[in-house]
Amino acid sequence: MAAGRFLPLVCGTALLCCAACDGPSETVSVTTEDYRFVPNVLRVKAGSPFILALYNAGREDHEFVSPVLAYGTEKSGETMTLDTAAPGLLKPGRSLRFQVSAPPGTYLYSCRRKGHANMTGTLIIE
Ligand SMILES: [Cu+2]
Repeated sequence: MAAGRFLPLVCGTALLCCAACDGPSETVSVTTEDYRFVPNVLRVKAGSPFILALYNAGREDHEFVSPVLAYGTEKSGETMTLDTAAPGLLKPGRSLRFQVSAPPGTYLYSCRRKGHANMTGTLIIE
């Protein structure tokens, strides 16, 4: 019983260690659906890089277009390089991972596909 109670404390300490050693300590996930981002509001702590994990769970192509990608490097295992004309393009079932190290701020994200104008979200680094 006592061990169970201490486990969260140990995990919390491990996360702090990772932040201190300059590795990404947090993964934030965004799923695209037909036709929305889940979630459409993300909050991330400033000061340490994080992994932005994108996944297209929809049946259509979607995009994750955001100024925050200017601070990201693609970490996906796929060899496709970042397409500057359509950064964050996600085919159905495809995932992309970026390591992001961005200054505090509010970064909008959206999908620019025709008819997907309602697909928007906000990433807040605070
Ligand atoms: Cu879309």
